Amino acid sequence: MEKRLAVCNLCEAVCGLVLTIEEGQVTGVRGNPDDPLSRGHICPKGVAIGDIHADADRLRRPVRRDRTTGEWTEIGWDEAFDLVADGIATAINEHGKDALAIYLGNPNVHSLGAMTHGGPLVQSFRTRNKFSATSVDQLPHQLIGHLLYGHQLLLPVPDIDRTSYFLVFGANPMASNGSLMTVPDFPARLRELDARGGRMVVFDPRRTETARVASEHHFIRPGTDAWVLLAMLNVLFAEGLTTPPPYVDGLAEVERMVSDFTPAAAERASGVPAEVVAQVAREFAAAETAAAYGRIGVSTQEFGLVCQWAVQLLNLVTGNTDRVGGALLTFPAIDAVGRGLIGRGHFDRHRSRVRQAPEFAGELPVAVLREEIETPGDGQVRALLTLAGNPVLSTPDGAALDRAVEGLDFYAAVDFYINETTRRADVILPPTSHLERDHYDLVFHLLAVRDTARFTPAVFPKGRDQRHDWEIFREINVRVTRRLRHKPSLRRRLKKSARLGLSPTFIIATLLRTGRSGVTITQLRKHPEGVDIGPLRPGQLPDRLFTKDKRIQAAPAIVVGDLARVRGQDLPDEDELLLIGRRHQRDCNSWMHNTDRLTKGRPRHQLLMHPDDLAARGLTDGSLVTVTSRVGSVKVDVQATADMMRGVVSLPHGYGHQRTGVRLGVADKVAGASINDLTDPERLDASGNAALSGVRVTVG
Ligand SMILES: Nc1nc2c(c(=O)[nH]1)N[C@H]1C(S)=C(S)[C@@H](COP(=O)(O)OP(=O)(O)OC[C@H]3O[C@@H](n4cnc5c(=O)[nH]c(N)nc54)[C@H](O)[C@@H]3O)O[C@H]1N2
Ligand SMILES: Nc1nc2c(c(=O)[nH]1)N[C@H]1C(S)=C(S)[C@@H](COP(=O)(O)OP(=O)(O)OC[C@H]3O[C@@H](n4cnc5c(=O)[nH]c(N)nc54)[C@H](O)[C@@H]3O)O[C@H]1N2
Ligand code: SF4
Ligand SMILES: [Mo]
Repeated sequence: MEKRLAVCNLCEAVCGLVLTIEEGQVTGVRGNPDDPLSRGHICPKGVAIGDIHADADRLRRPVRRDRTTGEWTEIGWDEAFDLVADGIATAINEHGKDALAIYLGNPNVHSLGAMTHGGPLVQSFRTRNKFSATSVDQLPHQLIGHLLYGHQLLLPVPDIDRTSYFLVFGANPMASNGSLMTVPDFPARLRELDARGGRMVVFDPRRTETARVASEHHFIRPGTDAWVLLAMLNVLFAEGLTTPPPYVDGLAEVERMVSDFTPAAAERASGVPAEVVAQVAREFAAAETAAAYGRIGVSTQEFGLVCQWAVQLLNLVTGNTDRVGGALLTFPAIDAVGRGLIGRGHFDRHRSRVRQAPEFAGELPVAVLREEIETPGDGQVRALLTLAGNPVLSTPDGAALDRAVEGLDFYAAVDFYINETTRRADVILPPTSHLERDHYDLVFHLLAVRDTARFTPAVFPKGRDQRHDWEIFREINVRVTRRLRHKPSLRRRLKKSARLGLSPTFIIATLLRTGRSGVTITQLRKHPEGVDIGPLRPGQLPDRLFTKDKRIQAAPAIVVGDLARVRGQDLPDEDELLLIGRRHQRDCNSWMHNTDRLTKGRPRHQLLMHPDDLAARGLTDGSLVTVTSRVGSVKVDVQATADMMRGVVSLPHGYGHQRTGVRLGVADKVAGASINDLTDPERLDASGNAALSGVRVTVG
């Protein structure tokens, strides 16, 4: 029996783990109490990390699908790489570089190798048809970071450990463990907030796990948060409660912009009483320290961009940005933002071919992927490469995307499961598992509530016939380039292959050595539990701004322009139903449904609905109902609960695995429907993010 320190990088909380290993198997998993960030925290998914590693259904070797019989066969790596390179190069040679579409799913940000090697691979194809989970997630945050602070990932993090007032819109960290706020051990941090007399106030259309433990929870009609947030800014200006720092410009314009968004108007749109809107704004301003935070519920909606702007503005105008207990910038040992490893972002440099949707940082909104595959003409997508991800379950109108993907000339996936999307692939290349790779978190140290650093060497050696994701990326690059008719210049090729030739761990060691933090790889190897750098530091602004003049322009034109759309919002009638999503602690987006540990127990796939809404339609709790939107229709069990706001129903995302027809192990126990068979790809916010929340549906 052996004890090994490890990391759980399944979600953004990146908890430190202590594994028990017996005969090459994980037989026990605990949270590591010595980890300076996660402090012993663990959730059920962390406990299941060994199950994924041991899962017999997890692919270890490449597989190829016969298009006529649909049968999968294991093949060797050499053959697999040739197939992938042939398929991709043929599409590019015959139809041009935009004929290849690439989709990067969420798990890429959780893999060191994908972070160091994914970018160079994707850039090497120079396709405009680049997509990722960003545009069904946090694109509004990134565009606002870019517009206000000059960098898409220069995002202040709520200082939850020291704040006295935590204002939360559209997030459920009790289930999600935080996002764009790496906050392992959220429950304990919240208890500490309570103990020091602090408060957490939550706005959510569902009484969530987080709402239950909040000091106050207010129901809010989906998609109407902009009204409430703008009215809070209105109150702050109207009552002279603003104390902005000197490096912010354009506040007179902001004051004008929000002047007609009164608490009364907010009440009409959102259902939140006007007194509550005004009261919360006053309390926020009066609190010794306060931090506003808005996540998925207020980014994957029609006014995601306005909401994320308003959340930043609440912190800024009350002087809470860059101060202890407010929202602070991190100072990670490898400052991927400061050192330019992650670009600043750019917006609308080009547009999608069919719908003319704007790019952000070189990516197009994934909601346009289907039409780019199906619409004939120059630049039509003929081949697809997905790197970790499942867009058929995770992007709007997944059923239509599924049909489009089926019609492609060629599709290759880098993934270790056959999922609802990769089942359409011609070839799947499986990378090593989470426990077989070294890990240093290039992304989540940037977004963590405390500055720490941790390097975790692989727990298990990779098998003889296995490849890391970065090795797969490197080989794809080499073999595709060899086959291209129009090759990049020799200089570019050499640069690319030099970059892809370095191992991720070597890159990390070099970045540490050349950084200013003083943390070295030797020190991190000696302290696998992690090294504490300390609480987040105030007083970093305006120095760390990426804006040209080191000032913040508080009223970006695109936000100003979008307020007209807010004013004209088509609000739902009394008897209409709006659909929202949810997450459960034991889910991980669309995957990890292949372990018994995470799928046993009570079913959790149901449509949640207020008992009055059920009664009004003559429906009964527990029955099978049909949910219909403009886009599609699904059948699912309904569960009555007064935790839902009236007029709002909720489905989890990442469900509906039974559609596949391929064996998904125990996944068929996780019945239910995919919420994204109902969501609408025509609904985007101003940044191009899919408005997944607040979809009009009928239930019968
Ligand atoms: N309606 C609705 N839709 C949503 C959301 C919502 O709240 N509501 N949430 C959105 C959000 S926030 C996100 S991030 C997206 C997620 O959407 P996606 O990124 O498209 O989907 P995931 O389920 O995260 O991807 C899981 C796949 O990645 C594979 N995988 C896991 N780890 C690795 C790895 O290390 N390497 C490789 N190569 N593959 C790996 C798994 O085997 C699995 O097949 O969904 C979005 N969709
Ligand atoms: N257990 C678990 N943890 C996860 C994930 C997972 O799938 N499972 N996924 C990870 C990923 S990729 C991400 S991005 C994060 C997301 O992290 P969170 O944003 O915390 O995720 P959710 O739990 O979906 O919380 C969104 C909340 O918004 C509410 N909501 C929906 N519409 C609206 C609206 O219009 N207005 C308001 N105010 N609220 C609304 C929903 O009811 C829900 O409670 O979680 C990460 N962690
Ligand atoms: S909260 Fe759970 S899934 Fe997230 S890192 Fe920690 S143990 Fe892993
Ligand atoms: Mo996400």
